[in-house]
Amino acid sequence: MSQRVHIRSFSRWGARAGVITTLALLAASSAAISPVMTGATAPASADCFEPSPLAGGARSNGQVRVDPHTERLAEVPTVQARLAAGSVRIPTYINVISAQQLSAKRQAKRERQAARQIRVLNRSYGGRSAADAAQSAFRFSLVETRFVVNAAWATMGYGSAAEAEAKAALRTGGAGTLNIYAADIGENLLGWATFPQQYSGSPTDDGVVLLTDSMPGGSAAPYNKGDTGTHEVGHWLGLYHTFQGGCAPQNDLVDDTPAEKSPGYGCPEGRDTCKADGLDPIDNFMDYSDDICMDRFSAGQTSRMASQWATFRSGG
Ligand SMILES: [Ca+2]
Ligand SMILES: [Ca+2]
Ligand SMILES: [Ca+2]
Ligand SMILES: [Zn+2]
Repeated sequence: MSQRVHIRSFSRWGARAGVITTLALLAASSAAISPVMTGATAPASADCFEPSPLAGGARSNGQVRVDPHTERLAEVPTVQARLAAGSVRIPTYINVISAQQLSAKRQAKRERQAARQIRVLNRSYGGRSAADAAQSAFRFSLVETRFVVNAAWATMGYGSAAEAEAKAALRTGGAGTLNIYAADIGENLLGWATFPQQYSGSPTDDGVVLLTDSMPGGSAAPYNKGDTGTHEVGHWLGLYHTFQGGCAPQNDLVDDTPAEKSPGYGCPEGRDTCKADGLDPIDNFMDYSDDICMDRFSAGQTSRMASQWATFRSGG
């Protein structure tokens, strides 16, 4: 509860400071996952991240969509795969972590939110979120919503010992099982995820961490319609941000998402930050716009997810 008050008390300058803190955190933690990071073959992160969401419309409460994926990962070869729409059903566990035992009423609310999160995922990955949204191969089945009481894990930060301990204790299934950890993650972060190619090197770390109140009906407006879940699962299935790589020709390694120089915040209709054809894909789930604004994956992204799945996750 206190953290939400903290976030809401952020001033405009506070929002800027919050982002810088996140970048500092990134710099400190990137070494820990260096086997899949690259400094040689990819543009420096500073080139593709603009730590000034204010121009794009910061929220009055200071919270902006940001997650620790501003680094380029080394691209490793994948097998090209085509998977039929809806042909892959992903067993999903949602771990709702709190510092204290939730009241029955509060637990019931969180359970409904978890169920709604799964429905949002299925609508988004099923191409039902917009008229011209692409449909992917993936659907999600909620196996179990678990309520976990642990004061340290409840406020786990990115790359923290608490995160590692929680995942070691809770992670279930193999490479093809989605584990979601919902907690009060702090640092103004909405969530983070591991990439498919990281699974073999650190299987226990695999999964998606979400700010609990980013789930549908949570208090993290304008990020409370479940699209942080959609976005983070996009990373888990191998997608980069639409602004990753900036205006470079390969951009996010997906052909049909127009290049974008920096994250789009709010819902900046008509934004066009790269000379290359196409307006910025602010309606794409892999941008940073508000939940109400992002409503689709592109066909190219669904192809990329299929190949990433076939290469790294289909064995488990
Ligand atoms: Ca692109
Ligand atoms: Ca353009
Ligand atoms: Ca949306
Ligand atoms: Zn992201």
